[in-house]
Amino acid sequence: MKFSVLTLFPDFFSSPLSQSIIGRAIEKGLLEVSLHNIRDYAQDKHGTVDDTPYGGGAGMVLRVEPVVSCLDAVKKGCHAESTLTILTTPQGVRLDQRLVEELAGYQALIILCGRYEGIDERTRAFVDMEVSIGDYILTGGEIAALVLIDSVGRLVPGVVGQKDSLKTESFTTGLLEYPQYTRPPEFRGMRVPEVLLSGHHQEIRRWRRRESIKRTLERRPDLLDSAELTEEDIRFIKELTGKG
Ligand code: 6GU
Repeated sequence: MKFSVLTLFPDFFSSPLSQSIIGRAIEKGLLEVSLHNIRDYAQDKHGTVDDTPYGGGAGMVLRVEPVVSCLDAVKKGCHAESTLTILTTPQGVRLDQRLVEELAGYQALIILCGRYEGIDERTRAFVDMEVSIGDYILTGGEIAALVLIDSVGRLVPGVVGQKDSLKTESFTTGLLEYPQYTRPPEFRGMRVPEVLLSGHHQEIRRWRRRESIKRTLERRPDLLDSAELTEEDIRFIKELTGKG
């Protein structure tokens, strides 16, 4: 899968994209990320990319011409079968795992990093979708672009191992993860639940499922509305809540 990122800060991406799972996936050629500096598309020799807002007010606005000529060049050089152009902005649709899965269906994503101070409104006509990563404000869209690359990239076959891909399913089925432990069996008086040391795989599965349900009920009851639940899960929830 191919990601093309349009940004004023291409150096921002070098460390995050060279580390860990995503770094390895890029090395292996499973993911490809190209970075495009919007400043290289400035229309004057001084490399001006922003200007004061019409109508007055504080801050600078990212000009439409360098952004759109950068977009044109990237789109022209992108020969994927399916491409989606995304603007990262707190005004966009909120990213969740459902949207992540939808985005993973494209062969190429072109991500235009929005700016805290603002972009010219006319830029919006040149993207397919606007995406926000949550209800808070970042100084720029670069971190949001990294969130998109990480969350979408890990769904590309081969990027993460079998075990981790099961975790995606567990979020998609709507439950939070059960508690995990490793050695030692006791730490400062806190013991690992006996069932996990028992070797009874059937009981361990049941315990984990129930812990997932308990945790979801306590922390994110909203997720239960769209969770995939078995009859036994529902009986257990009734037991815990004393209702249906
Ligand atoms: Cl995509 N950009 C900025 N600047 N802030 C955000 C965001 C994006 N998503 C949430 N907050």
